[in-house]
Amino acid sequence: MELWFSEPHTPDVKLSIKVDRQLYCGESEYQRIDVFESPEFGRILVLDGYVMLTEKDEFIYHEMIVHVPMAVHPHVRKVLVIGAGDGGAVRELTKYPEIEQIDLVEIDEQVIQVSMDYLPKLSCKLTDPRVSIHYEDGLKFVRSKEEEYDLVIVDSTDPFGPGEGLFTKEFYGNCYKALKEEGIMVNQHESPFYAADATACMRAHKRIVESFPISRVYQAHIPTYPSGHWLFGFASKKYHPVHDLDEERWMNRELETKYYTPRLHRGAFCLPAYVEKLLRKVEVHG
Ligand code: AG3
Repeated sequence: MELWFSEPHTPDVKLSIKVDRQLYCGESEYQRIDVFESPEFGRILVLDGYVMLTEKDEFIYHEMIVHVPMAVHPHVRKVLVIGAGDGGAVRELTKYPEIEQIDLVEIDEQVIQVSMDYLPKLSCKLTDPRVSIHYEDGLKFVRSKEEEYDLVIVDSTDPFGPGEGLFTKEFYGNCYKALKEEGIMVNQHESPFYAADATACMRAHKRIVESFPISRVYQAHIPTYPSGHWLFGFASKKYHPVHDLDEERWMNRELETKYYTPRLHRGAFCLPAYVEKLLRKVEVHG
């Protein structure tokens, strides 16, 4: 007998992954949580039927969401991470000794528990003494923050369900306010490829452009996400993501990465023509 997990990427396309067994299945106050074991991708975390990560390709997403802003901002001390209860972004952040405090805001306590129980490769640094976990809605958490953080990482789900509020104008405005004068916000920005995702992508970009003086988009190849082509947003008060990249400073840290390099960093901001066009459409009116 064969067991397959499938995620519909559009009404006419789905991605199927063969699984050996289901390790966990539960319903939290916010969503359904599943963990599968698969021969090709290792363990897979699924929320409400959508793949959040697999052990095999999560390094791409987590390295790109963390090392890109860290290689630009010269002195990050305090970081706010929203979502990301799996711990992948926190694991990458803890590689930087100069980071003094990481506030992780995850709405769903059960996601953190499941990650601690089933995804130790992701959650291994959630117990780092610099990490404080807040079980709260990120949208509410940032409302009261003013000039506190050097970096805000928005590692949300897709723009529906519990993550919906993390794609609103109000939220981006509050992230701007929560950041110090030289602060940077990075967010997962959906895929430009399928029509529904592209619309979400444009909507998010428009709102970020309206909220930050510098707003650029960069890309990565993530095999298990819809279309495999994924975007991230880089929004900033002062630093330009490419002109202010200090390659040498980052190389001197001698951090071990499997995807990120400063050379790739530069290239990741060069987008395909159709994506540039998509983003330009909303920039003009922004
Ligand atoms: N958060 C973004 C996942 C989006 C995937 N979408 C989908 N499969 N339809 C990932 C969280 C990892 N820390």
